[in-house]
Amino acid sequence: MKRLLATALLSFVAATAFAAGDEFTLTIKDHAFEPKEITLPAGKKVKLLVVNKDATPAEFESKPLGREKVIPGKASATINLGPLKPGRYAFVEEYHENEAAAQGTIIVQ
Ligand SMILES: [Cu+2]
Repeated sequence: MKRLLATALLSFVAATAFAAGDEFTLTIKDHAFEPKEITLPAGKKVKLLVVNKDATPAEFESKPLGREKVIPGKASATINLGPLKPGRYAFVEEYHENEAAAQGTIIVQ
């Protein structure tokens, strides 16, 4: 029984490690994206973790990807994407979309 539990725990750890490889992080600080360009793999499901380090809410929006998500201040949100086709997909922080720092690109390849 103990051995069975250990095996189950091991496979859980392995599954978690695999999932972590498909998660990408985008940070918002002072209404600016870091990085401004992020590369994601084509043809597979990925998670985009958007971390808002500002005290005020931010809105991640990508019209070409059909995604829009409000992230409260000092919080983060996960956006599920894919499988995506190769290409370039623009995104903005909608509350500051006219500022260059609040505009970014997802490159899928
Ligand atoms: Cu919007």
